Amino acid sequence: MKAHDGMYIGGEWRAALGHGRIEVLNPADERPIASVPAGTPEDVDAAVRAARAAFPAWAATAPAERAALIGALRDVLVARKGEIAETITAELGSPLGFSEMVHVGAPIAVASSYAELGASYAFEERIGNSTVLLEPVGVVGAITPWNYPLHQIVAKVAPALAAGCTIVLKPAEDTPLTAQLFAEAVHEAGIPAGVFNLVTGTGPVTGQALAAHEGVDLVSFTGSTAVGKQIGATAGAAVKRVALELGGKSANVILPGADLAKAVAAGVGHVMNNSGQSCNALTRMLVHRDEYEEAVSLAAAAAAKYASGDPLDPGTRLGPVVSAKQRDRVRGFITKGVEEGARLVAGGPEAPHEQGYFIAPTVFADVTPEMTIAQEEIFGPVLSILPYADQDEALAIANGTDYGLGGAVWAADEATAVAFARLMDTGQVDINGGRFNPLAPFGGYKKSGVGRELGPHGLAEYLQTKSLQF
Ligand code: TXE
Repeated sequence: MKAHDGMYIGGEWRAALGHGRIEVLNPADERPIASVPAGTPEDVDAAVRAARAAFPAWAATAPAERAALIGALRDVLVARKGEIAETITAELGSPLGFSEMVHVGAPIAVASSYAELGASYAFEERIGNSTVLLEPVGVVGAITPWNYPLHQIVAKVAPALAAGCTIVLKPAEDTPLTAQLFAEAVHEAGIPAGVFNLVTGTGPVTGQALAAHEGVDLVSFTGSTAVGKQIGATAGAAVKRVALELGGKSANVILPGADLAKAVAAGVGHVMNNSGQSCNALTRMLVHRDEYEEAVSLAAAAAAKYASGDPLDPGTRLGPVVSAKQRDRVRGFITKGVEEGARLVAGGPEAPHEQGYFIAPTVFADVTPEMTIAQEEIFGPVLSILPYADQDEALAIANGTDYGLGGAVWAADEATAVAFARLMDTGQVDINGGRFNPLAPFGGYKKSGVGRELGPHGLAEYLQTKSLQF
């Protein structure tokens, strides 16, 4: 594994301007794997300057040429898939098979989609006596979290590149090695110097300097609601565009008549995958009273199959959570669930292994809508199962949180499930086990965020409009 000692700025690896370092740990054994420089505001400034300098030429590059370079980037990601997956497993702890299939597979699909969309997108349209030009916003400051280290980067960088924007990326401090590999891939793909820049560092110093920099025209942030609010306020004060992809508390609504065994198994899998560290994780399972006890038994049995352990062992289905901080946070929520009277039917707060930041696959029954575990994002392998008496109550529970990011509905037929999904206050709903679509807009209602990622809607976030009347 390569560890760079610098920042990728203006098409080259440059020495960091400060001396601070961030140690990267393997969450499965708590051992250090590498360290990266902690960026200073001066590093951020150098990167923003490089991005500004590169902007006019990149914005003027033909969309088809930009799209071809995104295709070249996709090809490098495909060629280096194994190495990237191993790096993600080392710094995040996800089982290697999951890293290959989802952590690298999904961003490759997203990069492919923008290699096509970027070439076919209508950057100009005629409306009445006006020609409307869709122009790149300018320099993008991208701040990403650790939960999907490559996907979160590609979901911002690919559409920004397609739109003609230039970028400065500040990745999460827990998973900077994947971001460094991504910067290498950008270089190898032949994307011009300064179009993409990488500055590693902490949130409060490096991230804050990027969000507040006056040379940044748009801040795209994915992370916690608390930091999102802060970034939104900073951007608002500077009249700067902002996109926020924040937390979730998504409902998995199983309506009477649905295939219960299938719906429960899929729902448990959705929460356990990536150790529950998905912003759209289906953390609340809603089941009709008549089927409730059966669903609880099925869920407890399904959770028990999520064997935790060494992420490199092919038998492992559940890796650790990313850090000691996250482990303590998740344990705190589990303890709170017990204290507030929920019934623990699988897992619990005890560490399943001596080493590593592991949490046992945990399922709570008899959860009521006001409980902390039914309201707050836990970001761990923890499922809450709530009973409902009728569809009105199911809808009230589903919509009864501050969040609205993902969701799922299961019913005997698609029409019933779709009718229910239309009433949900959330940005995305999977019907009877719908699969990932890299072109479908992803983003939040309510406190889950502002703006959309992926597909044409994701591209539109990086554009501003000008109208010419003639
Ligand atoms: O997030 P932070 P954390 C949620 C999840 C998790 C909780 C805390 O519930 O348990 O957030 O995770 C950068 N100015 N999600 O502490 O701090 C930081 O360096 C500018 C949901 O890891 O929000 C990192 O790059 N930037 C989520 C990024 O913000 C700042 C994914 C996210 O870190 C900053 C991750 C500041 N003041 C966590 N402070 C999702 N929506 O998918 C931090 N950062």
